[in-house]
Amino acid sequence: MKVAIIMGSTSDLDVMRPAMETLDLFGVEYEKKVISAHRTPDLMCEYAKSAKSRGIGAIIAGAGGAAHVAGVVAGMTTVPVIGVPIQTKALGGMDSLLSIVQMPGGIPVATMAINGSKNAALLAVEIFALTDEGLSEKLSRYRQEQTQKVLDTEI
Ligand code: RP5
Repeated sequence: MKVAIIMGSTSDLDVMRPAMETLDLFGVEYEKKVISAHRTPDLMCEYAKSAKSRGIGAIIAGAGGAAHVAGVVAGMTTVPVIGVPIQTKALGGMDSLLSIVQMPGGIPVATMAINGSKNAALLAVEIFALTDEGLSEKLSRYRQEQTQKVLDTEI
């Protein structure tokens, strides 16, 4: 199983990069692609409908503004979709957040914080770790190291 990282525009790439770095850290395979709900709707449909059969186990979808890609993709697949609202110049990302978070009952999107692509990757890792003991151990170590770092910090 691998993760799919999709984003509405190449301008989202920098915000989505921490997701890639985090998946690299855990050795989780992923593919990445620019897919826009508005500019490439046919590609979005094709991609969402074929995701499961292509071995995708989680879809991380970043978008800004009228950020519809996560919700529309979620409506076309049962693969878990994790939405990342991208910060925008006009409205600071509240537009993206509200476009992604208020899904109607029946079609869930796990919505992260604005620009929260790192946590999107960690959530995907947690999902995969449920059926992968090695990954589960890596996650526990990651958490322990994080805790230790805080405990070791002197101010
Ligand atoms: C959305 O519109 C993208 O996800 C991006 O965040 C925003 C702006 O896109 P560009 O105009 O920079 O391509 O579709």
